[in-house]
Amino acid sequence: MSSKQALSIVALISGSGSNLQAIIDATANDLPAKIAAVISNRDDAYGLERARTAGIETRVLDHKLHTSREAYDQALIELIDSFQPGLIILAGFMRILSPLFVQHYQGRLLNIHPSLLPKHKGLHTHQRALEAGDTVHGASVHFVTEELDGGPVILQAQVPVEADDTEEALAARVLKQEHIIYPQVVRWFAEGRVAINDNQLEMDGKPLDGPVIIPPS
Ligand code: NHR
Ligand code: GAR
Repeated sequence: MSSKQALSIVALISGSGSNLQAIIDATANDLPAKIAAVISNRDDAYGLERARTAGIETRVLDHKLHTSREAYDQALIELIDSFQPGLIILAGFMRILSPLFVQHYQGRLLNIHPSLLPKHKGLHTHQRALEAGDTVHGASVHFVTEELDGGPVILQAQVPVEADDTEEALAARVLKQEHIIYPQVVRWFAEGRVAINDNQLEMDGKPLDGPVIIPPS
């Protein structure tokens, strides 16, 4: 038996939850973490079904039932804190979070974003990569800060953009890499290898001034 308590995680989703599934699968193998709850802002998110199948608690907190972003975020904080997680992961969560929320979870809030940040912050990243004529695209795992998609990037996976690419084909190529890099970063966090200290990203106790990059295979 391990002397250390496994890391407890709360995951926030809005949709399919394939990144959530990748992390569920990793915890079923040897990732030293346990998902305490999955919370969605939409009751029709397929990821809720994935969580139930894995025996994980689910909650729906509908943003449309709250009068302001701050009121929603306050309710979300109370719900998340009832599970006492050590890490909160955004896994296709589609609501911008207010400074109130982000500050509450400073240093223990991760997001996966489907672009090579700082390129293509925000939404519709695959379409924008195609329109920009990018030859390389990808995904990034970062700590969340108040600046949307602006927090320090830990790990990126690059994929090639093909000459005849469609948005759908490119998105699928990127998503496949997301399923590798998100569990990897959660593992680094669970093992205490990656952290933020005084706004500085650290890997194995040393400053990390740019992301670890996985080039196209
Ligand atoms: N919040 C903060 N403060 N910082 C970040 O880096 C965040 C965040 C909340 C979510 C994920 C993000 C992404 O990876 C994320 C990062 C939603 C939107 C958005 O415009 C933008 C970026 C991200 C998530 N959402 C609309 C809104 O008004 C709603 C869109 C919809 O419901 O479809 O919140 O891309
Ligand atoms: C993923 O590509 C993720 O990077 C992206 O949405 C998809 C969710 O897929 N996230 C955002 O765009 C956040 N604004 P999933 O629900 O199957 O994990």
